[in-house]
Amino acid sequence: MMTTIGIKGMSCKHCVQAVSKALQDLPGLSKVEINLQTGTAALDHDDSLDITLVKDRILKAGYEVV
Ligand SMILES: [Cu+2]
Repeated sequence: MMTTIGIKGMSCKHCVQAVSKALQDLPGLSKVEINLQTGTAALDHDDSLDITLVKDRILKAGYEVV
């Protein structure tokens, strides 16, 4: 399934990479597509993904989930 979340604070390609890296290897997450212009991340995942963990990782990377 696909879930789109908003991420605040991304300003360049480096930020996109940082967020991608923060989310990589999360259980249940198969693909992340980050759109810098809209400030969103499209997550392709299954039921085992814990969305709380996603938010936690993004926060720790220095960005805000909106
Ligand atoms: Cu940046």
